Amino acid sequence: MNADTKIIVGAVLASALIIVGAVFVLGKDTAPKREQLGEASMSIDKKEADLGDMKVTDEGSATFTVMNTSESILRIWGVATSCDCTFANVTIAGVKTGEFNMAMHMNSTLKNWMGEVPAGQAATLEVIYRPKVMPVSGPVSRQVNFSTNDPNNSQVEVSVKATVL
Ligand SMILES: [Cu+2]
Repeated sequence: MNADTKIIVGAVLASALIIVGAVFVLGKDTAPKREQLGEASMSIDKKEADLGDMKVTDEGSATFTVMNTSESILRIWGVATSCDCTFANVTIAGVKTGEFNMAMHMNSTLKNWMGEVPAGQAATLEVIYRPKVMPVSGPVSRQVNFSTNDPNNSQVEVSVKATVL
């Protein structure tokens, strides 16, 4: 191999190493390990809410109550919405989170947020729909998903519907 070939081979190897490293770091699973979170049980007051007729400039919101029906800590994480125009926040013991959105649009603090609901207490999930973020007209349905340490509700989806005039 002459000097030029060595440089090219070196550059290719270095690039490959960077790519492998990036895939390893970015692909690292930061999701909590379920077996370390204990088990709780929860109930939710409803899974769907109707925001009714809205103008594009209106903001609609609905509140869902997640009750910890167990004697252990209910954990809630992975809150994400189905669409850019849909936001959510969670209030536990009077403390409200920032606004959750689609996973790809959230900062790591929101993405990695995990809430702990003490035994017998409730968390409030507020879902906010802002049609002007992504103007549409007609009937719409938007979802919010979250994970919990209730084995029977490991993934929960709630939805809001509205008619944009
Ligand atoms: Cu949208």
